Parts: sequence; structure tokens; C-alpha cells
Amino acid sequence: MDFKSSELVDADSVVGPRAEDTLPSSATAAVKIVIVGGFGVGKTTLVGSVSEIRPLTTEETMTQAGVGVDDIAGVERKTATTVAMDFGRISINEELVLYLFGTPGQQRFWFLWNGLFRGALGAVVLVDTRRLEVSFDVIGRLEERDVPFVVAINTFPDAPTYPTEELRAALDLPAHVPIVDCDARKRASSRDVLLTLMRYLHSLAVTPEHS
Ligand SMILES: Nc1nc2c(ncn2[C@@H]2O[C@H](COP(=O)(O)OP(=O)(O)OP(=O)(O)O)[C@@H](O)[C@H]2O)c(=O)[nH]1
Ligand SMILES: [Mg+2]
Repeated sequence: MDFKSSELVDADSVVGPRAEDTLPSSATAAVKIVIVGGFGVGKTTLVGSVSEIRPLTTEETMTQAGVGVDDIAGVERKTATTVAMDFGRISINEELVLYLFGTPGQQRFWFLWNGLFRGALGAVVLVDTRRLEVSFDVIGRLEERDVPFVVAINTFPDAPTYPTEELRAALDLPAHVPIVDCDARKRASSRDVLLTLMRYLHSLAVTPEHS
């Protein structure tokens, strides 16, 4: 049979789930995790690097209108910012699936946090050591909501490194809160952060006095 190229179906135009978007039938537990942190610390990057489905992002180009409204100190080269949320998914094993929700970093969008946190089991706080101060409010808000969290230091090349206990003191974190290094651009590293969070949540279930 003879096909004209115009009659061939373009794979991208086929409506319906792609194989990698479909959950394995063995998945029995789904957990909601939020990825939080100040402006430009790498939240969208982390969700994108680790997600096994094409992540949903809501990034908008930063424009002159944000000048004087958004605090871009330290991230002057950033051109896009999350205005609603990031969404991704990762299967930890055949049974357990994590749904990842990245929050917007800019303070003017923080009212969206209420919805994003509903039903969340835990959070990852991404931190840039060049701008530790942007993490204070974020951590305070998690503590207010009683959401357990781990801290992931996103290792930007020119960011200063500090001993973990110095960072713990600077961020005023209790001894049981895990602090790990990561490179949000790397899938394995981002996955390790999520595994640290899952282990921590498990330890809280076993020793609830820390929660
Ligand atoms: N070198 C390096 N660059 C990174 C890393 N993570 C993110 N970036 C870069 O840092 C910039 C900011 O990353 P985003 O993922 O947009 O940060 P965000 O926290 O989602 O930002 P907002 O949504 O605006 O708050 C991007 O240009 C990334 O490519 C990292 O681990 N190392
Ligand atoms: Mg973002």
C-alpha cells in the first residue's frame, strides 16, 4: 500500500497517555511532597530533573514590571520564574509513587502555598548558601504548619560551603532535621534528597517525639 506523508499520524498529535505517563498497576501508595525554598534556589530544576513524566511548569518570563516588586538580589541573571507551581512524579519502587509540587519562590505568590500544602506528607527545603536569609521565612512557614522537612543545600559552583553544624545553627534547625548537599540538575542527586526525606518521614513515624 502507498502512503502519502500527509496521511501519516504524527506521534505527538495522538491524544491519550504516553506509556511513561501511566502508573504501574503495582503502585499502591501515593504521597504528596512539596519542594519549597526562596526565589531561584532551584525548585523547578529539581522537579524537572527527577520527574519521570514530563513535568508541568508554570514559568513566566521576568519583565520590567517586577522591578522593585521582586527581590532578585543574587539571581540577577534569572530570566524566568514560577508563578503557580511545578508538578512531577517519581516512582520510588514498584509500590510507592511520589507526587512532587514545587512552590513559587517569589513572596508575592506565597498565598498559593495554602493550597499546595494541603495533604502534603513532607517537604524539601532547597537552600542556596549565597542567600541563606531567603530560607528563614520558608522554614518558619513550614514549622508553623507542622510539615516535616529535610534541607537540601543546592551546590551552586560559586556558593560558599559551610560545615553542616554551622548551617544547622544559622538556620536554627533541631538536631534531627537532615541536611544534605545536592545538585538539583542531576536526577540521581535529586532522587537521593527525596529518599532522605522518605527515610526521615519513616523515622518520625517510628519516633514521633521529633515531629
Ligand atoms: N550551577 C547550578 N545551577 C543551578 C542548579 N539548580 C538550578 N540552577 C540554575 O539556577 C537557576 C534557577 O533555577 P530554578 O529551578 O528556576 O529556581 P526556582 O527555585 O524554581 O526559581 P523560582 O521559581 O523563580 O523561585 C536556573 O538557571 C538553573 O539552571 C544547580 O544545582 N547548580
Ligand atoms: Mg521555579
